[in-house]
Amino acid sequence: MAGTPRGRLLAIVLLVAVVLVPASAKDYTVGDSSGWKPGVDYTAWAKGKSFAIGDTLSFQYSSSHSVLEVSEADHSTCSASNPLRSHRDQSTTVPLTKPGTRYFICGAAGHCASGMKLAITVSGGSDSGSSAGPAMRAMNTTPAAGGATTTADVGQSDSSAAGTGARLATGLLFAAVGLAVLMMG
Ligand SMILES: [Cu+2]
Repeated sequence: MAGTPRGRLLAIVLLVAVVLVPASAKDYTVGDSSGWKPGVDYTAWAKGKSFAIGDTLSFQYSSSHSVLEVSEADHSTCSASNPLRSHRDQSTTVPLTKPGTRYFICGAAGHCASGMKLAITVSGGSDSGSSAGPAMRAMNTTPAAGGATTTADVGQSDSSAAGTGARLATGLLFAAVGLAVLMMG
């Protein structure tokens, strides 16, 4: 296909778009329009949301508040004396980089007890409901072609689809960049 330079450029752009779109992450504004302040039920806010690696939390608050990331114990007791990280810039973005539960409270006296506490759980796999999912899964099964295809292989390919997808995306991205460099040179 794509014999002309213009055609090849288009192909590269499409390829890069396909690679990048599934990686697009959600940014959650904590408390939505209420932001980060006392009197908001952040447990209710977090309920029903599925946080994934690559998503971000955005805390919006006035100068009388802060965002402290704390341990589970300090979260439950509203202890602000030993934060893992603390932020006071009134607009704090927290990237969710790994699976697990993360705990946040406000450091101002009494505010955590007034509801300024948040616990969110980041799920392990990437929740890609995009069109790239089935394609990557299909490509993932091809290395088994030479050997005996067992049901175990199929099950494994499904559970490791996210990791394979990430590697595939990286490979495609390098291929696209390489092509672009070749064309420009
Ligand atoms: Cu506060």
